[in-house]
Amino acid sequence: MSLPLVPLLAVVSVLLGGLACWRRRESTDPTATESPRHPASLRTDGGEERPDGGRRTDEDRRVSEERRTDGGERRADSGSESQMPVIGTLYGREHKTSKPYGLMRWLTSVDHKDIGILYLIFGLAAGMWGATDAMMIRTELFTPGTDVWNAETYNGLFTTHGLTMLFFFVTPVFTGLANYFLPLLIDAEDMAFPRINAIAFWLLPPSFVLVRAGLLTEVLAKVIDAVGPRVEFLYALEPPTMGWTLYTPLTTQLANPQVDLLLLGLHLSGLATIMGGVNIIVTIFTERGEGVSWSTLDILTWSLLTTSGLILFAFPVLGSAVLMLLFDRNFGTTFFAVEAGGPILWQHLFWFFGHPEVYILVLPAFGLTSQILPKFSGRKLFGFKFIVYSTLAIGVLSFGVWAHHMFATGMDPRLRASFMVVTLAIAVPSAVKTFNWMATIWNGNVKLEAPMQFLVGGIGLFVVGGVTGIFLASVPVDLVVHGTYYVVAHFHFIVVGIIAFSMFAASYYWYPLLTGRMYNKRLGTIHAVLSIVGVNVTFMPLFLVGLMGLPRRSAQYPVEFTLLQQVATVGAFILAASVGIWLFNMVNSFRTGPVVRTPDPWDLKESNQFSREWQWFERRMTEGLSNPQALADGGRVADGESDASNDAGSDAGAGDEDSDADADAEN
Ligand code: HEM
Ligand SMILES: [Cu+2]
Repeated sequence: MSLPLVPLLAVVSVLLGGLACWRRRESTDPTATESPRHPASLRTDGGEERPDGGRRTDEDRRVSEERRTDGGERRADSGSESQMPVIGTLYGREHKTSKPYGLMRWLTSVDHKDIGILYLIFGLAAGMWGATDAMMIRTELFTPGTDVWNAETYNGLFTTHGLTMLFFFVTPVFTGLANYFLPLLIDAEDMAFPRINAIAFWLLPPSFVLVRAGLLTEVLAKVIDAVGPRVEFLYALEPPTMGWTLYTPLTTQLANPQVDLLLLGLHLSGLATIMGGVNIIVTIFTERGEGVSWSTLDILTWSLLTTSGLILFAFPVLGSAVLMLLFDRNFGTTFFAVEAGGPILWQHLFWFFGHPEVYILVLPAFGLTSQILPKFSGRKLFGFKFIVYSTLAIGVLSFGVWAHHMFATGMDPRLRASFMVVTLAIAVPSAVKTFNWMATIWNGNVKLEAPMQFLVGGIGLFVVGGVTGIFLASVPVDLVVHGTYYVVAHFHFIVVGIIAFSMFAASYYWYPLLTGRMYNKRLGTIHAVLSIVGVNVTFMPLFLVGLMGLPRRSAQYPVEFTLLQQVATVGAFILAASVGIWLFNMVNSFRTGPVVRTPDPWDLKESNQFSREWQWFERRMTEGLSNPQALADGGRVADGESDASNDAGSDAGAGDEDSDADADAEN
């Protein structure tokens, strides 16, 4: 049944390719308002090749400084300070220039900042869907019986929850941050391959639809049902029910055609991830600005480089394994035949990808933590070099530990022992980071703003997640708790504790840069406190549940676990509420938050940490004072009557330039 999909995918790819090319023609159109004297300047948004193909020169910089409009027309007249518009990428999108605006801008852009934002929005939307699954799981687990959803639905929920969170939430959000900030941090004009960048992003929505098609077709079927005839084939797809690890023989045997779509979707998303990874690597190697050498590379860039290296080696393995599985299911191959030990082969292939994957997910979180923590500690990152070395060490070691997921399969005890040793060894570089973070805070001038609250909270939760991981690495312990809620608790302290927390920290830290406004600080603190409490209340009881021996992935459980399970469910609702507060804060502050009138809202100059992305922000801002058009990212900012005057209205008492952002948001 998966055959008709091949032409479908081909059509989608052709359409995407067409879009990318169309965009390119547009930006090289000689009648466009781009200055013909500076072909290099087209580079920023049209993805034109650089004539010299090399590093940026001073000439380039002058050119690019001259046209920070990113495709918009420049105007000679200059606005006064009082007219100063809100500075932020999301502004100035509504005016006529050579660069498309509105929907067309977002559909066709190859600008790294636009694509970064697309990734962030996509990842966020997917994360919301995955979180809905999680809440549905926790709702079912409120009672011991199978009372709310049936067992099939429950199995579908934890499968789609896991897949959605890992492949369509975490990876896209980090890729989005990388897209937006990496070029700014290394002083590059854009990513090395802007159009591949766009294609990599646009492969994600179709792959996500493939992975989660079942629910969509079912909803469609029911809608049609309600008004007309029953369309039988729309009911053919059922939610996949084998868990995110796709273990055979279950996955080979499930008749549900949705499983084939899911495998294709994962393959496609792997392709997209690899494209993104290659782009990041090439960008770091070839697009660094003049002052950026390996020795002055920032810590986030190092993390992204290592992550992309892992992607390069891990994802092709998943892609191949998934195709083998697809062939087993549809074309009669026998890669994973039970008689030949196929299920163990699957586990080896899967975890050879799967363990590096968990580091692909967590290294960017480490990078963000290392990047942002010093800014709020008033001190340089302690032991910078050791953090870089530990990142690289984790990158290498992560390919040598995969069989710790297979201790219970009856493998040779000598092999088991060696995998245990390597797994214990990989804890060392992670601990190095943790101690360096603590040393960075030590005696620092700590500013407990929301980003810092999330980082400190995240480090604390990561310690719990990490230490319980060391227990799991020990064979005798793992044999007891394998497949129980203990494992669920362990990895959620990491995936929620440090991964999601580092994203929240980043969202607050860069909020002024992204939107030109400040978030509501009180809500930020409430969000942080609720999140820290929420994670503990949700996942701490699951350690106990696991130690008491309850297997995971089951919709029902014996009554003696009721209390602990109910506490966990209450915790999950606390977490959900805190995410709601965050979302409200992000959206509402975007509309009404106090306008940031200083390029340095976090006083980074004071501690000599005014890093390159903020310098870029400052250049934009100073240029914006005399020329509001310079701030527009998707075209010109309108003349006087636009954002500028709106802000003057909504932003009462904005006389003092600096005080706005510094003062706590009162809204
Ligand atoms: C509100 C936050 C979250 C809650 C309440 C939650 C809850 C759960 C629950 C109850 C399970 C099922 C355990 C089982 O029966 O085996 C689960 C599984 C899982 N979760 Fe979460 N989760 C949350 C966030 C996340 C995040 C952010 C990620 C990843 C970044 C994630 C990744 C996973 C994975 C990989 C599984 C395993 C799925 C499987 O068994 O195949 N979760 N989660
Ligand atoms: Cu592992």
